[in-house]
Amino acid sequence: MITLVTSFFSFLQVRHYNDRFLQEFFHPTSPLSHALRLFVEAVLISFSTLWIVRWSLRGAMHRAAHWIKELRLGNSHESSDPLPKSPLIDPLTKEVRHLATSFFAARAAAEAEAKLRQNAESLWTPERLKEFARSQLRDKPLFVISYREPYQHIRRGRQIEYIVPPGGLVTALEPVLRACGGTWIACGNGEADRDVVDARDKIRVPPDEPLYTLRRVWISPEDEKGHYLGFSNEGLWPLCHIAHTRPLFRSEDWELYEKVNERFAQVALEELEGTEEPWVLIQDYHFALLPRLIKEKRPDARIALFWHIPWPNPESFGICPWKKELVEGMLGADLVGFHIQYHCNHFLDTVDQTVECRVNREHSTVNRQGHATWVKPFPISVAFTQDASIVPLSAAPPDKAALLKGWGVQAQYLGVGVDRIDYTKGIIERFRGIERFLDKCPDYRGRFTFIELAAPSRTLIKRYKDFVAELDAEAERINNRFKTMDWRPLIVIKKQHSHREIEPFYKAADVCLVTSLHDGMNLVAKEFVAARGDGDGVLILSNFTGAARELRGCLLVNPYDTDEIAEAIHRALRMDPQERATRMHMMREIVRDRNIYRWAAGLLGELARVPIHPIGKTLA
Ligand code: ADQ
Repeated sequence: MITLVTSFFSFLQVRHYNDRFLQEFFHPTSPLSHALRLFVEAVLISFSTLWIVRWSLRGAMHRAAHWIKELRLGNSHESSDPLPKSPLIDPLTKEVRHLATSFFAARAAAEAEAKLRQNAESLWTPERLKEFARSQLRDKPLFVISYREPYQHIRRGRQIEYIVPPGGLVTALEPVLRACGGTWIACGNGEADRDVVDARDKIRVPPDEPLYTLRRVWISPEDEKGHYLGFSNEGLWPLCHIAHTRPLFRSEDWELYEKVNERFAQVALEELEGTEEPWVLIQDYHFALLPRLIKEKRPDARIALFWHIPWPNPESFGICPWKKELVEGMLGADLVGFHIQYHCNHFLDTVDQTVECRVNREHSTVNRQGHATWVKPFPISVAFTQDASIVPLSAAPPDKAALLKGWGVQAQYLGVGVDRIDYTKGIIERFRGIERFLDKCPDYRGRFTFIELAAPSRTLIKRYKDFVAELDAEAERINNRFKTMDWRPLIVIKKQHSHREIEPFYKAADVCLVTSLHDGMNLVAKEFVAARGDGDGVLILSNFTGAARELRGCLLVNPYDTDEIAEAIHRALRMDPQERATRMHMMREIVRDRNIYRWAAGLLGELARVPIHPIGKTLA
């Protein structure tokens, strides 16, 4: 501004001398004098403008150069001298910011790798997984097939934005796809998904840094009703979870389940064209028929199917009218993965009783029609890589009072639960356990509150709608029994939270309750442990989760035993701090070691090892 004013005055001064000079040589009204004056003014204005622009850009450029230098020297790019804000250089600053973020991520990864090599540790990191995946795949593209997609496009006003749906599956497979490239085939169900794909229904993702291809498959609402809501979630889901909800098998749903599997097989085969010995990772119970459909057409494909939910005993599975078709479909895979050995054993027993085959329990394989399927456990996990022994001094737990304040509640102790609203998660059993605890230990009334972060799920299915109503009624009944002016025992927040929103609850809780009636693994238990950098907090965990096989250090409960839940809460709240720290440390070591990168590496490594046989040829 000062420069602008100074240049304006200089301009007036020059103009004043100009006038005197012209008066001496020309008559002021002559046309020549007028033209000369205009010329001089134009030159002066151009020079001042150029000077002002140069001055302002120079300042911005100087600050930008200083900022980039700080970045190069390793000082934080969030320093007190931020990138200049000017519409003239906005596109440049945006790109530089992206560059800086990638630069810091790369440097952090390299430092972590160097540290690990130095300590000769065996921790799996994203970088190590990338290297490993590259060496196993030997430049072949990877094909991943899941019902849910890794990026969903939605509308916000007139803008199209994307979201990353939460869940272990995306966290697990993204680093592999990012490292090796390839194609992720999934159902496009974001409201703006169709607006962003090309003519072949493809889009390069991640949207900010495209590294692999997402191929979207479109499913009609009728097909989704029969395949996803019907056979998958009203049939297979309750069939595989022993949670006493009766599976519903309708032949029209089965037909649509077959139809959608065939549609995905057709898309997958299109995508595999031109790739020799492609690697295909199929995810979950929505696609039991897909391995065989692909294998029959592409015997050279290396196919793994990972089943994210439990596998029941053969008697329970035996009630399914299409058990043979399902098992035959799955046996098209070269590798079938479950979370734990117990589910693998159930699967082998089921196969043995359902189809003609040779089961080798020592090697955990099934031989049928000349094709061998390996059946192995791969316990899924979360992306936890920090050193579990280091407790950051600054990691003060978030303020409990602040978390409770919005609900008009004050409490000394906080419990937390995080679940999709699903009858398998034992949420009502948990509430009854809390009620029993308050009955048996009345001195905790007014002092202990439990917050349930409950994400609505499968709300179009009647059983799920009814379950929400049951949950609300039970919470209200219990609250009405105990509540006071400024306290109640249960707070139920029904919404999909982001992981960032959930984190403070994990960090502030004295106790986390996971009381599933049956669960393949349960990632919430591991997320709670990973969040507790302060080494505090107690995990109460159902016996009937896959996680219970790994997390020594938790308090195990039978979710059907209300008294046992009550006693576990009492024990957790009275536990000596040293015992809490020892138990949490033990669990953190386990989760850190068996993280999601180890899971992905285990699956890829095993798939690389299995010999590939076509279906229908006799084994040598
Ligand atoms: P889920 O049945 O969905 O997964 P879980 O393993 O607990 O169960 O994973 C749920 C994920 O959703 C977690 O990452 C959790 O943070 C998130 N989530 C839960 N409630 C939420 C909320 N209110 N808001 C936002 N996010 C929420 C299936 C199987 C499991 C298996 C996983 C992975 O049923 O047994 O562990 O797949 O294989």
